[in-house]
Amino acid sequence: MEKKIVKSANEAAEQIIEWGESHGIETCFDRAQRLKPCPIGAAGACCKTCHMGPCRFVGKNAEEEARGVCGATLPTVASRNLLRMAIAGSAAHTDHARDMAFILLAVANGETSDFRITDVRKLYKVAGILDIEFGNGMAVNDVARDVALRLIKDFGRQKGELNYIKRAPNKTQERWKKWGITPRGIDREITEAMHRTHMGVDHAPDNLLLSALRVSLADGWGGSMISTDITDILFGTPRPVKAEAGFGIFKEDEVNIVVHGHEPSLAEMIVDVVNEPEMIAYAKSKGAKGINLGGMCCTANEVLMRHGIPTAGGFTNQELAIMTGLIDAITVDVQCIMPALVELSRKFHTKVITTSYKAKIPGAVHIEYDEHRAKEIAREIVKFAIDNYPNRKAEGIHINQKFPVIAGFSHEYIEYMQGGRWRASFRPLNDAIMAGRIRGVVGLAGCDNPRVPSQGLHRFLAVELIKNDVLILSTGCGSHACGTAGYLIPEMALENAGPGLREVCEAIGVPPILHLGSCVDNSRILTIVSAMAAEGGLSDEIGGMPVVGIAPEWMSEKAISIGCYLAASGVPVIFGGESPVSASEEVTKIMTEVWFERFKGALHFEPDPEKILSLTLEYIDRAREALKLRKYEPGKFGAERVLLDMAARRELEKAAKPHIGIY
Ligand code: MSK
Repeated sequence: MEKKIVKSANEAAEQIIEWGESHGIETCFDRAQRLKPCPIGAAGACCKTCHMGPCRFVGKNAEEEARGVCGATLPTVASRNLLRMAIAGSAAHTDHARDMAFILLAVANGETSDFRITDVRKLYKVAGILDIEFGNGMAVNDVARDVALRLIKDFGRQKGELNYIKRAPNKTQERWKKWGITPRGIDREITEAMHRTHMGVDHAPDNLLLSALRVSLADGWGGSMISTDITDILFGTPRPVKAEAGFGIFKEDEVNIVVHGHEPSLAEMIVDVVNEPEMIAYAKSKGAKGINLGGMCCTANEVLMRHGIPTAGGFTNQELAIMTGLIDAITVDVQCIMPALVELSRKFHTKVITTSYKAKIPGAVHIEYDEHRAKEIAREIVKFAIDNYPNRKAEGIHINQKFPVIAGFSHEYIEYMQGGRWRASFRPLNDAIMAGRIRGVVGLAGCDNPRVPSQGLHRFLAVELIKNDVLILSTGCGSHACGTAGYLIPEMALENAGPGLREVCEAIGVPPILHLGSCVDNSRILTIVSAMAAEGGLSDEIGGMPVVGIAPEWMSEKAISIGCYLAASGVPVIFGGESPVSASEEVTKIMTEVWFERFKGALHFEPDPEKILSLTLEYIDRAREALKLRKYEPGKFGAERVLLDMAARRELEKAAKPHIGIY
């Protein structure tokens, strides 16, 4: 009997895939089975930077000293390929950030009345970080203008360093200076790195890989951090919110609209518009009971953590959502959007709406977004979806399964939850790590991938890590993988966490997996680890902390940029799947051993999830040992500290002074 291939660890997804197969409908899961990756390109051994090639390092030409037509070696080619991935990833995040900065500027200049500054406190915090003076009753919009202009300068700066570099611990900054990777201006780093990868320029693998770190730092401490901050200023800094996750979020008797992609500003407008009484009345006039908004991928994360908008899931769930037959319109902005959606949507009644001039798909309806007319465009989209509701056909597989989730743990909230408004700090987390209650912290991030039982690696690692008393910070589609399994709730700590982590989660009332946000919000991990370093008692830099980053199912170039900026900042990172540089031992060694020596971070690729787990715990335990913390033993803790509940904290707050963060 032929062995059944499990395509997704998400039961409901598997059900939809099977339904599709029985109806002759193809998805990324089928295409992943049919299209085997090119083994030469997959290992980083194909050079196609000029038209003398592509030169393939295969067969007799597969040794490290083998040469392409120009004489480039395999390590040159492999490192150049990785650098190109990091550049593309950094460009994606930072271009998104640029758009956010221009929206902030438009708001400050009164060019759009559809958006406003929602979190003035965060605006002031960012202004403080940027050394902008804003006393004496300066108007909020004037502060916002100064902040926007100061951050916009980060894109075009030719010399000096990015504004946010100073948010990193001094020792971390010193390492960057020593190795010449402090990013100057975002666009300069991207252009220079592209130049280096052109035929006949940089041929030294180590130098190319340092460039990968620099261009990625311009993402992490530049674009992504800017985007996170501005999104918080404009739409609110997230706080825990209850919502739902799974294909069961769609409603049979309501107009279902999905927002998919990464940029939150149009999605924010759509959230407003679907609640307008006239729009609801219009939906009713077409026979629907109301309008139901759901999210997909990172646009989902943005509106999930700020408004509790339910999520249908991550990257590999996008086609499957359409196959429920319940989606009247899916509006997409940028990044991680499968062009296959359009062809698939023709089998149902779903309309795919592209909204960015940068991201069009042949056959899709295009309604171009312009932040100056944001609400008007959002109304046009919602009305378009409502008009499509009567076209809904019987086809599709309706799914009821959905899970509760608690999302929205911004770094500000994580700080707040450890001491309330006046005593907010990272002290309790550091203490819990020092005492051995919490063994370490893992950023569980990145995409889900149809080349493995999708979402399965995230779920396996999430459960095993919390069992081992490791606190998880989750972002991107990793959050969806956990959310659609019911893992993002406090009860998860009671049922699955080790004794120390469970105690901490119970005392604070939080899940052991903290949903931090979208892919750009991996910058929050940098902020959190910097805050831990500033708090004292652990490492005085990011490197050396019992902290690891994991992207077990990564597929996007943005993930490479994230992995590189975390590694350069001092976090060992482990990616799942085969290594995109496996063809070169030299390159692999630089990214693991050499980077660890220089930055205390590394970038590994490891397809076996059990080995990802053991390597993670090994890194954490080695860091604990180097910091001379007590040896981790489950259930045995160091010096007792009283973990305060909210009532006790409020009592303390009455007598305390406000804490002013420096990070
Ligand atoms: S959406 S980059 S599949 S995390 Fe941010 Fe998900 Fe990966 Fe896209």
